[in-house]
Amino acid sequence: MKLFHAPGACSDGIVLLLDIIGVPYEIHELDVRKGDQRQPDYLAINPKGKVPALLRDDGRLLTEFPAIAFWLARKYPEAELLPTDPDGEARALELLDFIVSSIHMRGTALVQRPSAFASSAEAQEEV
Ligand SMILES: N[C@@H](CCC(=O)N[C@@H](CS)C(=O)NCC(=O)O)C(=O)O
Repeated sequence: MKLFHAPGACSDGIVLLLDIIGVPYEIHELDVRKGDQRQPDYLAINPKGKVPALLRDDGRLLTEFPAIAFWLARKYPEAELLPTDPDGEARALELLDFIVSSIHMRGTALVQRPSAFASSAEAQEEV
C-alpha cells in the first residue's frame, strides 16, 4: 500500500491508523503548502487533489478520510479499530463524521480563513 500524505495535515490520522494496525506501507509525501497536490502527476493519480489517498495493493485508489479509515478497520479486523455491532459501528462513524466534516473541514476553514466568511475585520474577528 502507498499513502499519499502531507505531514501536519489530516493524513496524519491515516498514518496513525496504519501504524496501529502494523501493516507495511510506503509514504509518498506531498507538500500541500507548495501545491504538490495540484501538480498534473498527482492529479493523474487523485483528481480530487487532496490528501489522504491510499493506493491499495489491488491498484485501486481510495480517498476521503472516513472511507479510508473504515476500509482499514474492516480489512484488518484484528486491530479492533471499529466495533462490530450495528450500534457501536454507527456511533463510531457518527463521531468520525463529526470530526472530519464539522471540526476539521468547517472548523479549520473558519479559524484559518475568516475572510472567506466575512469582509470586515470586526466580523472576521467574530467568525
Ligand atoms: N474530504 C476530504 C478532505 C481532505 C482534505 O481537505 N485534505 C487537505 C489536507 S488536511 C488537503 O489535501 N488540502 C490541500 C488542498 O485542499 O489543496 C477527506 O475527508 O479526506
